[in-house]
Amino acid sequence: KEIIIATKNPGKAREFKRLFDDQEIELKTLLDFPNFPEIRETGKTFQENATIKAHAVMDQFNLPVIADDSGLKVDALYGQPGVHSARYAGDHNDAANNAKLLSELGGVPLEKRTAQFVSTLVFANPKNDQDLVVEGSVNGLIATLPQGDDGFGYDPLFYVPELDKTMAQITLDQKNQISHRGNAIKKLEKLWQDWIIW
Ligand code: ITT
Repeated sequence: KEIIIATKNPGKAREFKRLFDDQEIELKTLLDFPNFPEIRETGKTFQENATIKAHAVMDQFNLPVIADDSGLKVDALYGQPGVHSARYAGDHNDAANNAKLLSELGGVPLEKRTAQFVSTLVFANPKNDQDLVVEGSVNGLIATLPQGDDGFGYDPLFYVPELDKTMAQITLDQKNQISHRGNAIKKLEKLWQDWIIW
């Protein structure tokens, strides 16, 4: 039995592989298919974009597919970068995105730098008429300086007050326990085996 995770993002791929390590399922990602064409994410919501990705990949492989569309919502920026998180500063460049976020928040005090990571997962399967959709989130604060080397994307700036650490200062397993994606995957794990028609 095989499931494809419709992501080219190595950070996401690592988190999925760690959480979804059920021995009887072979998990692949788009990193295993480097020639898979770019998917245009034209949706206005995480769910629309995750649906676009899941179905583009399912149509190609005729296999069950999970897509994650995720991002960072910053309250002081009225929810931005949101669905534009990957390309906030232009190209998909984590360092440039983090620099832009810090500059947009220049002068905003820490207590007003509240933010949320959100992950919407869409599970599509050729034999199921309807997709399975779940969402996970985690609250934090945008730090004034990046800290930590683990994770990806905005993790060095996403400070979790309960841990007194950023998402880039904790292990992959710790991140999976508390993160938006970890929370969404845990919801999916409770549902998908009863839903899927093999
Ligand atoms: P795929 O579409 O191939 O999955 P992507 O990185 O383009 O990869 P998204 O369109 O969902 O995926 O963009 C999500 C962006 O949000 C991601 O590139 C990061 O900038 C940010 N992000 C999402 N989850 C994150 C996390 O766990 N840690 C840090 N940043 C995250």
